[in-house]
Amino acid sequence: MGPATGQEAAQIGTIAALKSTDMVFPTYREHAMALYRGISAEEMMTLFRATAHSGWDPNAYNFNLYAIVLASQALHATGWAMGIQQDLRLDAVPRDRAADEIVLACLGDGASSQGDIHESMVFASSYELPLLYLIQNNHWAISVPSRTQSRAPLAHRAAGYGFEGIRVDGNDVLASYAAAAACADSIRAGSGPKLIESVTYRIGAHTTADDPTKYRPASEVEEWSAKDPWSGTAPG
Ligand SMILES: Cc1ncc(C[n+]2csc(CCOP(=O)(O)OP(=O)(O)O)c2C)c(N)n1
Ligand SMILES: [Mg+2]
Repeated sequence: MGPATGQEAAQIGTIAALKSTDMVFPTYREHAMALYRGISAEEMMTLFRATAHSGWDPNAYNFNLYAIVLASQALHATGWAMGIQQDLRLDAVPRDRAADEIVLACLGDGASSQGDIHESMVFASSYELPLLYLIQNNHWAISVPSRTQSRAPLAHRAAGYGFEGIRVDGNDVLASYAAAAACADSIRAGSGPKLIESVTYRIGAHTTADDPTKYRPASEVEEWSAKDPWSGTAPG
């Protein structure tokens, strides 16, 4: 299991700005978002222990199952958003869905290098889909630092696809809320997709099977711990 420590503000600020009817396509680290949507820790563990096929019922929470295959969830999100668009076009929005629904696709800095993200963003842009991408740039993809994966800010990627990308301090819950609310409003108004790069830090190990002391300096963890949204002491 991958701890979300340090990323709580990025996750809560974003999901609090959405409506409960907006479908979320998470990775495997969105525990704060899952809890916010009402998925209990016990229910979450059924997924990790594989005791109940695939965990919770996505439709009960408008929160899809965790995706372990990096970036696969972005294609699922794209398909879901295309479905919303088709339902509206045919004036056939299912009774249990909202007409102004938007979709949130979560991904990590490492996953942004996957080809599936390219395909997802091409289709989202071409079809002007109601889709918000949230890249939680927690600085690491297991042992590979994000600076190795991208020489430019990840937010800049969006411009290449023809939509807006913004960068936000992911350790600031109010800034995260404001960024997501502004993006959600404009997507609901028909802008097409948006991208938020939420700059944060993975305080813990990649997973419970990982030892991050093998590849990253303690000084870096100390520096970011001071900015931790729960326990940090650094201003702003
Ligand atoms: C398609 C695919 N390739 C490789 C992996 C192995 N893998 C699991 S997590 C991970 C790093 C992902 O990093 P990032 O996207 O930054 O997310 P983070 O774990 O930092 O939240 C890798 C390479 C995988 N799960 N799926
Ligand atoms: Mg990462």
